[in-house]
Order: sequence, then structure tokens, then C-alpha cells
Amino acid sequence: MKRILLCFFLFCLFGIQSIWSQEPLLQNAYNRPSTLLNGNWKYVIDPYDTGYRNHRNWLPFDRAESTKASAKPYYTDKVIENRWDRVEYNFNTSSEILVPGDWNSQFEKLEYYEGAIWYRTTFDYTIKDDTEVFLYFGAVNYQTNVYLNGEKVGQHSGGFDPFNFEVSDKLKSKDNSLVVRVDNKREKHRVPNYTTDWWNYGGITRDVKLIEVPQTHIQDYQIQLDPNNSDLIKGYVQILKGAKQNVTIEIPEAKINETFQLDEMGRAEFQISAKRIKKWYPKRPKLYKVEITCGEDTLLDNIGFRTISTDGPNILLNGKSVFLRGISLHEENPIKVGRANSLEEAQMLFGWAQELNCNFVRLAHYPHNEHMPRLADKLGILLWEEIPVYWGIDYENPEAFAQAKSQLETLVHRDKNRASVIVWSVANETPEVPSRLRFLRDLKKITLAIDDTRFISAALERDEKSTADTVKIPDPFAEDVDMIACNEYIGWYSGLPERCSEVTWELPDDKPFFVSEFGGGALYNHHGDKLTRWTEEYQEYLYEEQIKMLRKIPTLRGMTPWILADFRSPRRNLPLIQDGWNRKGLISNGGHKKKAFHVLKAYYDEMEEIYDYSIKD
Ligand code: GCB
Repeated sequence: MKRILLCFFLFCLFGIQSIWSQEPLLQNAYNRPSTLLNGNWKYVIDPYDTGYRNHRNWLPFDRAESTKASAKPYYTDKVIENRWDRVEYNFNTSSEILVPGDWNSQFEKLEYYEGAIWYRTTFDYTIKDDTEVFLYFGAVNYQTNVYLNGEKVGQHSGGFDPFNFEVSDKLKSKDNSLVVRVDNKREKHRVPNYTTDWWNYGGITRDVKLIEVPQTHIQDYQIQLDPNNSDLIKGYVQILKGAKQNVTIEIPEAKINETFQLDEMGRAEFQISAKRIKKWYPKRPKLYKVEITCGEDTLLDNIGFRTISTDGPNILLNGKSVFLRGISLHEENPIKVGRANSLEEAQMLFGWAQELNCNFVRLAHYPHNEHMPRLADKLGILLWEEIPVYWGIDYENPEAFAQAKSQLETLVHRDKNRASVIVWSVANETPEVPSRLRFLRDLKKITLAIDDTRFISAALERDEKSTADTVKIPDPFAEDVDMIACNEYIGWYSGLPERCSEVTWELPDDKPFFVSEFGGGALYNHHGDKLTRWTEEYQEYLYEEQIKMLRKIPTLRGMTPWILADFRSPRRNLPLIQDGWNRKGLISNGGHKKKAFHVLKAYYDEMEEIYDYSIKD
């Protein structure tokens, strides 16, 4: 009983804190006119939290009344006025750091740094009448505290999801001081927590901008084909401060122009005939310009219309069976090294995937920057998106759940109008502890409450008995997913590549089966015989044996081998081979294709022929 009460207390404390620190995210911030605050900011490294916490009671200054007037909190951005002033930091004379950008790859001294760093920029801004200004962050890893002109604006937890705060009242026309504290320490209640097989890049890793909108503005909308009737477009528009007004949806190319009245909550739900709409699919990624107008506010989007469903083991795209020729990728630029954030980097990563003849990409293991789904929409690449509920999350902890929930809600909210996205994945290789099933099932419910038009999945694990000849997926969460996905690594973590020919898969026949990961490490240009680990030949052989094995699985409908390109990982310490890199890439960190790349491409060319996908509309 005591434990239940304690959990409830913690939930109230942290749950409420998460709620009050979060403001609803503007839908389609990507296309809103904005003022970028990117560029060179000043920064102060603060490993001891000197600028944030009282050193005696460890309370954050922005919560402890007694210290408010002191010069200690760095967010006051104190200017040294007199020569006798004692202020022990100074943004004006500090060094500069580029925003957006992870700090690890900008300065050698920060390569392994995990802790707090303060960022400061200054700017002028003239706000128009009757508008509201939002301060928008594409992503900051992990904990963010935001202060404008010395006042607390809000805080955010989560390393890969966008967030915004309304700042109209705090803005000045001249010399605004925006101070952001970023803390990327790995902690038990965070998502992910202690261990990841990727670099814990810290910093303001995506764009920062000011978005000015009319007071009555479009807050959110979903405009998609009805999954049960592809002749209908179904959706809703939610307006802030706009009860009972009219909202218009125009799709000029399809001659759609419809007006709906908002209810007293500012919401309109609608159905529009889709008879004139041409479907979106990889070979013809048709996007329509959609214009939503309410009063002074007009918002443009580019939306593709398609359905996705399953029929027994088949995946049906617009009602026709499709095979997902995929690859997994991290949001990392292996050539420049560091987090990827630009459109050019998205083009490079998807360009490689297209050279492999992929029609599908798994954006592992966290929400990627918005260029990725936007570009995938244009290029006709189907997507799996996921949140970093990865390995050892603290399933018992209500704060961990609150953080997973908020990351998932934000991802689904942001990308629910993207035709490319067909899978929401709620977890990757999570150990089967008792509290985990409830955690994942609750995440599934949360997803479906926002968007029930796509698949729910998770990268599950197979059974561990590497001596048995039958491979199963004993995970009970397999019952909850639309597509059974598994990371299997036969021939790398379990046996040698020939192990693939010894096993038989035992799988349910009423759901699509999908291999979310297999692979093996190879250093580019490192050669040997096919049983010498780390050689290109071993990796090539592994892919050949895997493909032979996978061909025999009747319900197999796709795969995303691990991984497109080598990526940085502090867990990978083998000198001369890994040197801090996970070498399972099909492309090296120099951008060179390894032998296995060509094996997978040949298989995908063949699968493209078999599942010849074209539709008449
Ligand atoms: C996995 C993880 C992935 C790792 C990979 C590996 O199962 O999902 O994040 O990087 O294995 O290389 O071991």
C-alpha cells in the first residue's frame, strides 16, 4: 500500500511538473513563417551546476525564492557594470558555439562531455499588433530550461522532440537575452536512460525560431484518408481562441474548397470526398497543396493521401500488397561526424537508401528532425518512426512513463499528416520485466488516441535459446502489434553466419513478419576470408546467409537491416577496428560502400520485381 501511495505521490509531483512545463505544440511549425535564431551563441560549461543550483541546498535557483535577487543564476545574464562587481561568469566574453549543432563534435574538449552547458543569444524583435509569438525548438538533448530576459519561460525533457513556449509578454523590441540551459546527463528516469548504443550528443541540436501567429490561430489538424473508406478525406481542425468561427480547407488541384463551422471548443471535424484525389505511393509520391484558413490565419501544407492496412500476413498500401525493402538509420552524418540536422544531410541519407533500392526506412531509435519525414513524403519513402524506449528503461517509474508518453505524443502529433509514415514504434529491445507490458500497452493506447490510421509496432527480441533449431518470438507484446518486428542478429550475436541455415522460424501466420534488425560489423577495406570477423567478407557472407534464411519465411513482408552507415558509439572500443564506431554500416564513415551493400541491393532489386507495385486511380 505504502508503495502505491509513494508511486501516486511521485506521479503527481513529476506528472504535474511535466504537464505544466509543456505547452501544446503548433501543428506544422515547419511551414509557418518564422525568424530563425540559429547562429553563433555564447556558451558556458557548467559541470557542477553552479549557475543553476544553490550549492548548499542543491535547489534550483529558479525555484528557490531566497536567491532570486542574487547574481548567481546564469540565466539573469548579468552584465558586469562596475570594476568591483563580483560576477563569476560572463556570456559576453565567453566563447561561441554553433546552433543548431551538438557540442561533442564542435570542440574536442566536449567530445565525451555529459552535463550542463548554458547557451545565450541576443536579438531584437518587433512584435505586430494582435499576434502571439512562440519560441520554438526543433530539439535539445536532453533537459532544457529556457529563460528570456531573466524570466523563466519553461522547461522540457526529451532529447529529440520539438517544443514551443508562448513568449509574447516577455519579448522586448531591443536586446533580448535568451538563455538556455541544456543538460544531457544520463539518468535513471530519462528516456533513454543509462545505456544506448549511440553517442549521447548534447546541445541545441535543431533549429530555434520565433513563430508569430494571429491570436486566433490554427493549433492542430489532421487531414488523411479515412482508413475504412479511401473515397473520403477525414480529419479535424483545432483553432485556438476561435469558437464558432468558420474554417476553410482548400485543395486547389483537386478542386476542393469546403467550409466548416467550429464548435464552442474551436474544433471542426469533417469529411470531404476524395474522388478527385490521386493516391500517394513510393513510385508516384503525389503531394497536394492544402490550405487551411481561419480568420487572419492561413497555413499551407503538402499532404499525400494513401491507406495502409494489413490482411493476414500482407501489408496493403492503398489496398495492394507491398514488401518493405528497408534499411535502419541513425540521425547522424558519418562523414562530417555528429548529429545530422540539415535538408542536405537528409538528402544524403535518403539518397544512399535509394541507391540500395529501398522503399522503406526505419528512423532509429528516436524521433528524427522534421526534414526526414517531409523529404520522405517527397521522395516516396515509407517510414517507421520510433521513440527511445530502448533497453533498460525504468518501467516502474511514473516519471519515465511521463517522459516516454510526452515524446510519443509529440512525434505522433508532429508527423500524423505525413503520408510516408506508416509505423509508430513504441519500443526497441526492451527486457521482459513484469511492469514493461503495461507500460508498452499504455503507450499503444496513447498513440491510437491521437492517430489510429497507422501500424503500431516495436522491435522485439527472439527467444534466447541459441542451441534450439526453432526460433520464436515469445514476447507477449507481439499480440498487441499490427506488424511483428524482431531484431534477430543470427550469425553475429548468435552463432556464425551458417547458423542461419540451421534454424526454422515459428511465427503466427495471421500477421506480417518484419525483421527490424540483423547485421554484423565490418571495417571498410578490411579483407580476409568469410569467417574472419570484422572483414567485409564476413559481413557479405552474413547478408547472403540471412537472405537465404529470410526467403523461407512465408509471412516475411520486409526488413530494415542494421544499418545504413557506420555510426559513433561509446560502447564500441576495439582498437583499430571500432575506435568508437559501430561498424555494422553498409556504408563506411568515409561514405564507401562495403561488399554487403551490393548483396542487399541485389535482393531488393529482385523483391521489387516480385512485388511490382503500381496502381490505377
Ligand atoms: C541492437 C540495437 C541497436 C544496436 C545494435 C548493435 O539490437 O537495437 O541499437 O546498435 O543492436 O549493433 O548491436
